[in-house]
Amino acid sequence: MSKYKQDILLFLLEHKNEYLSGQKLADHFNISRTAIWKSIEGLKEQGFQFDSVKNKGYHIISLPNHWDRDLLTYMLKDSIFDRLFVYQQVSSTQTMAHELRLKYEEPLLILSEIQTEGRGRFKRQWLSQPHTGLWMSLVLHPNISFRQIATFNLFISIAIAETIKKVCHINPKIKWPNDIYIDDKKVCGFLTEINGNSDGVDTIICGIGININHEKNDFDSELSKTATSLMLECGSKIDRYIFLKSLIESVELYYRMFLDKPFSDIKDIYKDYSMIWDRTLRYTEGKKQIFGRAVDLKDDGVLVVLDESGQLHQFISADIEV
Ligand code: BTX
Repeated sequence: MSKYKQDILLFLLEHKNEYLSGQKLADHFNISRTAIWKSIEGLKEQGFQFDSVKNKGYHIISLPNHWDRDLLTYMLKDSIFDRLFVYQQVSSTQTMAHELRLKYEEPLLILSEIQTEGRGRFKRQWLSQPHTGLWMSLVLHPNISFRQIATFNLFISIAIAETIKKVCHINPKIKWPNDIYIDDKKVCGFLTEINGNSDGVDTIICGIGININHEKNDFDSELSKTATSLMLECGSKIDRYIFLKSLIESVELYYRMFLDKPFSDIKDIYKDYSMIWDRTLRYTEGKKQIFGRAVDLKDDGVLVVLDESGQLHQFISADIEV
């Protein structure tokens, strides 16, 4: 995108409640009306839709259906993510993040419309079709000890749950340690990978996958029993840009809290969102498998589960079947 086209887009977005005439835009940017017209045509090809009224001018009426780098740059300009990488298709944003973190020292946001090899924990597949979801990885440099990282997922899961509640007006639940559910169906999974050195954790790469506008038949027959989307649950299409902006604000807020405060400060909020209390569920960690009820979440993120014979078990990370 040419510099003018990007500047004109940002100007139109900043004045999105008014019509701006070609002449006004030309005067503002000190270029010809033809150059303005060409830029608007370019933006239309990029997926932006305009209402243009004679003697009044242009007015943006809808945004592209795909992830547009310029629009994302504008929307996230105040965020801590200094560099955005927006792809049409990658194998996995996590894999890209691991490569990009070697080149850039600042916080990165990597997002793709399609992932051909989206992955969950233990290399499980993560379904990532185009135009429906949010598949992204965040690269952060926390400068913390290895012990501190244990609670990162707990903070991030509240950030995601609060965004869903705020934008979609529904009540999500957190499934410890790394999923968000709505009515016992998975709407989001996230994955935290780290790189460290002798001083502690140098890089966090947090991959977040959220099903936003999936129809029921976007999931195969197996997944449709366990997965859902925000649109299916709240009954109307969600603007992915608005959702992403709100999510990034929430992630930043909870990331700062993670750096500054102990988990005990927000444990009650976490417990209120949690879906595993008062239920007997199957817990699997490595070769260990038990049926039990979660009875405590310690301040260091360890989950305590009481099995059916009355024995207590501690989990750092486990698969829980609902
Ligand atoms: P997980 O291992 O807890 O969940 C993976 C399991 O979830 C799969 O085995 C399957 O049963 C189910 N599943 C697969 N796709 C979906 C889906 N779209 N919706 C609901 N359930 C599904 C959770 O791992 C962590 C997932 C992180 C995904 C993000 S996307 C951006 C980033 N890039 C990347 O490759 N992974 C992360």
